[in-house]
Amino acid sequence: PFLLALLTHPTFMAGDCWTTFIDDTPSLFEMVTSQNRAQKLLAYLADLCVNGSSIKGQVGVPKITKEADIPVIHDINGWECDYSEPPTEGWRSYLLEEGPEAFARQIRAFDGTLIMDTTWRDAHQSLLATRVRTIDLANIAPATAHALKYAFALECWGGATFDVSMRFLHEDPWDRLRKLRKLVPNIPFQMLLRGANGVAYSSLPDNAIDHFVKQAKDAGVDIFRVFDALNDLEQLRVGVEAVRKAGGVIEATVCYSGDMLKRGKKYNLAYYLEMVDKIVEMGTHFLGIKDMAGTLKPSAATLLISSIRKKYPSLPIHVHTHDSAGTGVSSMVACAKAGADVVDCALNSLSGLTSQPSMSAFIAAVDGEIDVAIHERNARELDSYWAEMRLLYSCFEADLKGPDPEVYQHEIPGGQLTNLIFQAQQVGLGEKWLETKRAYEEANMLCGDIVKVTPTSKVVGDLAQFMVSNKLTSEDVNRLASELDFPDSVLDFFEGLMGTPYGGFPEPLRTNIISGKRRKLTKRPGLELKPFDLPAIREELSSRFNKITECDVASYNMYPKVYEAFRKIKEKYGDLSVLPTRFFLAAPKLNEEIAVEIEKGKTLIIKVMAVGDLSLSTGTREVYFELNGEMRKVTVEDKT
Ligand code: 3PY
Ligand code: ZN
Repeated sequence: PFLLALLTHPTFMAGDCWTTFIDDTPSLFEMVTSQNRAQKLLAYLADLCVNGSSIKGQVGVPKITKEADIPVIHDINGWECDYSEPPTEGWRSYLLEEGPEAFARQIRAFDGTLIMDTTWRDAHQSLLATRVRTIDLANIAPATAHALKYAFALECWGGATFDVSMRFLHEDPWDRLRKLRKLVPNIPFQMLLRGANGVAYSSLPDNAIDHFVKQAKDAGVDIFRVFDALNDLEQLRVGVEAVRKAGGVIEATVCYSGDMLKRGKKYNLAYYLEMVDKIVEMGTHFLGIKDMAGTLKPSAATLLISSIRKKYPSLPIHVHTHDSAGTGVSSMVACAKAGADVVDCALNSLSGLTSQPSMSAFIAAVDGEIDVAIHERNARELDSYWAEMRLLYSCFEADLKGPDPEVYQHEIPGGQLTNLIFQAQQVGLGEKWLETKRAYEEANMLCGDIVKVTPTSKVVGDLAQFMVSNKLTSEDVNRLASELDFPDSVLDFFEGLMGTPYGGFPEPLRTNIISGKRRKLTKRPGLELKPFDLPAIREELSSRFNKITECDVASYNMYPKVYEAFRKIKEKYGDLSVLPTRFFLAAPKLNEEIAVEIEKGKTLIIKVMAVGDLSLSTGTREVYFELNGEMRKVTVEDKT
């Protein structure tokens, strides 16, 4: 490419070339960089043309064939908002000026119930396998900054988005965060942190959590919802203290499990109130209540929130739910009426089913009674974009037909419910799905009726699938425990790598499952794990990859193998996040124009002109492109 840049440079072509021409013409190097980037993108597109999409979980192609329209947002006076500058109004400026304590007091003092929009994280995690890409978030970010300017926060990071963006979307989660932060400076950003597990599936050394949280805070996260998947307070504390050290807003969270109104439930009102006492003692800015499966019925919501409110009048309460059973709006209305300060909703096209309840429905349900600080018209305006996104990403959709009120029995969290249905559909066995639900209930009881949310929900899900595929009953598992080859996640759980369940591990099952295979941890895992040598990790990564930052170190700490694979793909194809999603997921038509903005003001215009015949000797094909008017050819191995 350097030679090409030199040969096509106007000065060189004019023959007006002096000996230091190369040194004196830095634009040559820029041209080379652009051409390298272009060539790498062509390599990705060529592979897509010959071999189709390799994105895991994709069934079919996007259902829309044009770029989504960016909606016009109207301000309170009916004027069209100007997106050239982000608005300054919003809760974030107060947070930045006054700090987390004052911010929490200010939110508590608000006379109404605020909304956190989960569209950018949990909603697409729950409905679209977390596959929404940075470009589609960035495109709607300026409109969102106006439409939702008085939202409590946008949940936009953490949870599964971290892993999925590197593993399946081949993009850098930190890059997403920084881009969105720039576009939305006025609304607080919230992330989901799995306590001592960070954004991974089991515990890391404490110093890795501290390091990760600091990078997240510096890159733009304001509020950290910290939970532990077993409600293990020692595990929770690791995340809470990391956020405190980084200067973030702490939302220490209680995971709500099952239906507390059912008689004889292990997780009842007394259990939750005791947990809240301990969280308050630990010191938090907000209390999170995380109803990950959507089993918090309206009557339970009223009892739980009003009991906490009575005991702690000045504690700001933020409630999260999933609409799996179809009762999400009524539960959030009940929470708002009982004194919750913030509830979670998603924009309409990404709401309902296993996602959060609809924002417009919630606003309508409290209309005239509770101020929510978001204009219902703005939620609808913004939603027209997400209606198109739902079609664009339909190839990741599980074919959910309606609510599943059986969730009160099986207690499967929203995101996992979609995932398990999708897996059952993919193997073409609807009836296996019903079996899996039953097995999930049994697997939960085998584990000791635990709180189920990532990563413990994966343990129960893996055990359930293991039981179904090996045709095992609970009795079989108990009887054969020391002989069976359990999934790794199950061994991790019984070893104690995810903390300790409330009431302890079931015995003798624990001893039998791990006998000869694993240790039995008696303390929280972080106390036994050796701290990471962060400077050494940085040095090691720098010797293998270009431009290593502390964020890369944090990514590697969470997911070493995923990070390495991501960097290899990046070396091969460059920054794929700039490619419009239609052309990331499906080959363009011949002659179709693809505009790719590789950086601000630098756009590549690409057309696929032809795909050549298969060469039987090499097993490859030539793909011919027009790149900014010039012909290019890429040779690709045909793997089909
Ligand atoms: C996650 O940890 O990813 C979750 O969404 C848990 O609800
Ligand atoms: Zn959730």
